[in-house]
Amino acid sequence: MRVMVLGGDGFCGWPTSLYLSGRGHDVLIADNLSRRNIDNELGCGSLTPITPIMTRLAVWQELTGRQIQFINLDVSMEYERLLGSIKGYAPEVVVHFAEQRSAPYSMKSPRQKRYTVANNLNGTNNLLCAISESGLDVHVVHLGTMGVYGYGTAGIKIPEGYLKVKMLDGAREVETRIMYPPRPGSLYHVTKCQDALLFQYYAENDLLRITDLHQGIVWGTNTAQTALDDRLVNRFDYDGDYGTVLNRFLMQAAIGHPLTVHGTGGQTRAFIHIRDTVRCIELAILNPPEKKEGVKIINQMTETHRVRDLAKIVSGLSGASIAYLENPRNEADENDLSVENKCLLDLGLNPTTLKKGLMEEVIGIAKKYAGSCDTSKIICTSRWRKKAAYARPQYIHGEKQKYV
Ligand code: NAD
Ligand code: USQ
Repeated sequence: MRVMVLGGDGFCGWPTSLYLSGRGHDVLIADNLSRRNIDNELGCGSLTPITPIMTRLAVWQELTGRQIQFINLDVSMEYERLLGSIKGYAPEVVVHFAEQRSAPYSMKSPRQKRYTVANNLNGTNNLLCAISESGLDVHVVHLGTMGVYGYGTAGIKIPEGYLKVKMLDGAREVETRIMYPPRPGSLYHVTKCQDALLFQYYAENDLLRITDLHQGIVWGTNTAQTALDDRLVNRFDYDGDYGTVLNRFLMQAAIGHPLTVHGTGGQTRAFIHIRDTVRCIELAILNPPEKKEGVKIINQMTETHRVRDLAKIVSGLSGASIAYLENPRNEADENDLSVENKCLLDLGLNPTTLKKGLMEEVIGIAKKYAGSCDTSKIICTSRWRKKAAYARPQYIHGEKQKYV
């Protein structure tokens, strides 16, 4: 298939582009390299030394003979170029990763709040509008988030996007199907909820075929393809804005830093390994919805874990101590999470669960590049509310400690 990957230079997009290319699909990456610029803005980069995009592509071609094309394009700002490239390349599928994806970054200050909303919503609307305008039948596969469901304890297994409900009109009951009520926990998550409305609208009005993958937290670094050569290595974010919880813990363990649990660590989240992410995306590409089916929503996660349990597992593997920090976010102290993920399992996904071997592999990568770690960037300094305290350790293994 001809696949256009928006955001193909990023943490999920790069390994997906290589995986799809390796599987025989023709791939065109469109990315404005904004994530690399945000590294400069934050004064902190990937722990793994990522090479420039043109080097990455040349190495891939040298090793496999497969060519991946690249255009530097801002999906949210350059509508005419986006439309031109869709008409010119005529993709059968567009995989849409091109959004600002960090919740803490989206809460940092008015500038980042406004950037996240403008970038993500204009990008998604531009893409859908351009596909409609092109007249081509292009399947959009979007990377959404489990976070659209919110993290209150739902009391039910979270279904894949839609809820069957009974409405009461006096004594009369009417059954219907509605989108699961959105409950965003950050401005970044707000954009994903609003994306969902855009998808619903364009699927109904313009009959676009759209799959929205509600993905959990991605962990791990390399896939078989990015591990082929050091110059293809995937990015590894560990800082307080972009580093996600499990990869952060694994990196912290590797460098002997206390594991930074927010609050009680009672938050339960959904997880998926990067190797499963790339497989799921191909499964979604190969199984598009029908034109009038509406948006196909799939929960892209393989297991759920409580943050403090993850910390204990990583501590058990590595001997790292655990620091319980004041939580910089506005989130429930404890939540349960039970999620339906039948769609991908039925399509043939064989999940990579959080096995000791893989966790050690990530620790191995973190140890190899430990010298690049700037420990001053580890603690999360973004905060959800003005008066909320910055993350500061309260106690480590029961004892109050001062953290510098
Ligand atoms: P990332 O920041 O590493 O990659 C995003 C890529 O998109 C970057 O290369 C960036 O330069 C590009 N981009 C951003 N705005 C753009 C624009 N306007 N025009 C062109 N390119 C643009 O993020 P990621 O971790 O690879 O996440 C990709 C997608 O998957 C995001 O939409 C995110 O919400 C979703 N997701 C990620 C995770 C995770 O744990 N990483 C979990 C669930 C969902
Ligand atoms: N947390 C800690 N310690 C840390 C970092 C995080 O306790 O050092 C806690 C957070 O407070 C939160 C949980 O771990 O309760 C998850 O945080 P995270 O940064 O790993 O993940 P999150 O902010 O939810 O965002 C990430 C991706 C985002 C994606 C989302 C999927 O950055 O793009 O949409 O995971 S999900 O969480 O399922 O919504």
